[in-house]
Amino acid sequence: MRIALYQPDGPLEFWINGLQAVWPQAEVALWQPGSPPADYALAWAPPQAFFDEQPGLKAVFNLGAGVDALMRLHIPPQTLVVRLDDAGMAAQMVEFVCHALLRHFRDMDGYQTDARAGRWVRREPALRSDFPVGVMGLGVLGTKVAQAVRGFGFPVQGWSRQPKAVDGVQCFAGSAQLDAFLAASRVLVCLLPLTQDTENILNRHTLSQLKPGGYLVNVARGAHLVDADLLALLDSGHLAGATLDVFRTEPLPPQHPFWGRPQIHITPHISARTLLPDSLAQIIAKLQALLQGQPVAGVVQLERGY
Ligand code: NDP
Ligand code: OXD
Repeated sequence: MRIALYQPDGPLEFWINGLQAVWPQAEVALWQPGSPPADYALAWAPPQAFFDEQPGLKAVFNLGAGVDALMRLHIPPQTLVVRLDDAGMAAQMVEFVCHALLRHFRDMDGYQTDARAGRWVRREPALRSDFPVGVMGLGVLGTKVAQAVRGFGFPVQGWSRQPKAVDGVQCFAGSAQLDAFLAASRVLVCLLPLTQDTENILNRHTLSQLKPGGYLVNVARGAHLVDADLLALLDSGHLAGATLDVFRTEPLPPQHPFWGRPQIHITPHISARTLLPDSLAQIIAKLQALLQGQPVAGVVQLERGY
């Protein structure tokens, strides 16, 4: 068995040693143009040549949850695309989103400004009932986030492609129910995959349907958001702020207008990192299952793009 690896700047030795420990007879090697074709691969955002030169790949394990970079490529029809499902990311996403929500809800930015100015000011407490949270995407990560937010006592609704039932979460599905979902939300959390259907979905039309004083948390992909529309809605006062972890261009260019906006909290795509030991263990378990002809979770449906 030959396993190819592609992850620029990735910890290649970690993956190679981990796989070799389980399959000592396997040839595990970094893929470069001209490398001999492999049976299986672990990859993050490879170039088209990676698939063109390996038409017999049985499966590629995406070294992340989002597969949008792979979906832009022509993948041989028999190659199974398997993504990380959770692998330690859900807990991180829960922490990140709840932190963003609570920082905004408790006006911690205001208290920080006051503290820096030496001001002792106690604000009126906000009501959770005035901060309904809408989670776009009720998948592996979105469901856990919605449940955690519910655990803090906020009203929560979720939106998915197919109808779902999640305890304590009012569920909406499909484009027909998007407006009702948005109108019921004040804080909007995006945990959608980036597909043809979801690109630019956070735009002036959708964001202006949030309740006044709306707040956006985008932890999915930068191309979900129309940057200029967010800025316009912040300027108009309809939106109160945003926490953005992902951007159309990463790193966010120094001249981008998001920098320096006090209502926008920026982080460098760290809301849920790929944890190496968890991810390696999940990939090994999935490859073992595939080798035994068993089904695995996280197989991407190419026709729907996630
Ligand atoms: P899943 O595939 O498990 O969940 C995707 C959810 O989005 C599903 O509920 C799906 O609906 C819904 N969805 C997809 N398309 C549509 C649509 N057109 N309309 C309505 N709902 C839709 O993904 P994960 O939860 O694992 O991850 C979500 C995304 O988070 C990833 O694709 C990735 O881009 C991003 N991510 C970001 C990270 C970061 O560090 N910033 C880290 C990890 C992930 P249905 O249930 O009906 O299929
Ligand atoms: C992912 C990511 O999709 O890191 O896993 O964004």
